[in-house]
Amino acid sequence: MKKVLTGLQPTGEITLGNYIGAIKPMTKLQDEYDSYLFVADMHSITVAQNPKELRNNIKKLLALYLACGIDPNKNTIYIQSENEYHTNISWLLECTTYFGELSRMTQFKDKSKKNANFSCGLFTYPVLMAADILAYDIDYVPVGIDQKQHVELTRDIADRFNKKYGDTFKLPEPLISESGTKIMDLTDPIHKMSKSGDNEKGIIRMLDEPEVIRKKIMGAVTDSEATVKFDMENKSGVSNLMNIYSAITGKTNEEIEKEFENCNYGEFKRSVADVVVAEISAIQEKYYKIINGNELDEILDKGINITRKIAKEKYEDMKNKMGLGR
Ligand code: ATP
Ligand code: LTN
Repeated sequence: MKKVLTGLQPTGEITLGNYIGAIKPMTKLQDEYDSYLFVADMHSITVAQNPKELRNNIKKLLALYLACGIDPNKNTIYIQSENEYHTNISWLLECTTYFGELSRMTQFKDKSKKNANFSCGLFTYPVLMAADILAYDIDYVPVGIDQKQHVELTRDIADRFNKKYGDTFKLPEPLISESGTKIMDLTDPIHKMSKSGDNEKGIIRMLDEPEVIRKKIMGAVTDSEATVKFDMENKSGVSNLMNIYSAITGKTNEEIEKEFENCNYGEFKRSVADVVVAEISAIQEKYYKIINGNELDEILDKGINITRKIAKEKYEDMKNKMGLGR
């Protein structure tokens, strides 16, 4: 059985963008693949985190995974920092990765601009991500388009290691959701909807109250043309709402254009709000049961036992091939 793996960072309350780009695809893939889903808490500390909030966000993210339809019987679910072999493997990979390669990563370039005192971890972030993937001989990595470059780097690192030390890693492929959907900020639709963003009006959070969600969608930026037509370049606001509608209903852009042919933007937005609220309300209902229950610990214990064993074996193999230790 082929393997898929992905992770999300507990950097804030997750958004509709995270759900559409990363979690929803996993709820489909889990039926066909041996699936691994983790919380990338080690990645989250590459930028400053408040410890209390971080711990809380980790738990919330795990509960949301389950509430969104991730089945613990079909997935190995775990917390990255509980498996020390990820960082062990990462160090070995760092020593086979070039400074120049990491300097070219667009996420690093963007995030390092935001804070002059950025951490070294922000720079080596993609190598830890490579370790997360390569430890388990993963075939496919479902991620949003913004993470594609990191998966490609992972392939380069793995290929170089294999050539230097002998066959060790499987080369993973990024799996970008069908339309390559990147959900944009509702009020600034040329920038992605990001969970660590602070423009709350443009971000739909998975735990927002239904009325708040409705208000945010009704207030989304559109244009003066008043036709529901997909054109990301010139009509980014409307196209973004179409992407959201499409991701939830499964309808194509052509079908959506036809459905709203004679409608104004107000009517279109109301329909988008209806489907989003229906989907998110069902998730929230499950979420509150899970967060107040005690099933998470058992799932995480099982996940860490499985993954630690696999990652340890890979680490020992790497160390051995590199001539480390006795
Ligand atoms: P941060 O604000 O901390 O950078 P983020 O919201 O960008 O967080 P990540 O934790 O970096 O989210 O990403 C989790 C997953 O969700 C990744 O696979 C990423 O590609 C996907 N993703 C994030 N934002 C969006 C979006 N707006 N549309 C589609 N997919 C997204
Ligand atoms: N960098 C990713 C989170 C992440 C990840 C991974 C995704 C860390 N390790 C391994 C896929 C595979 C992000 O910010 N979305």
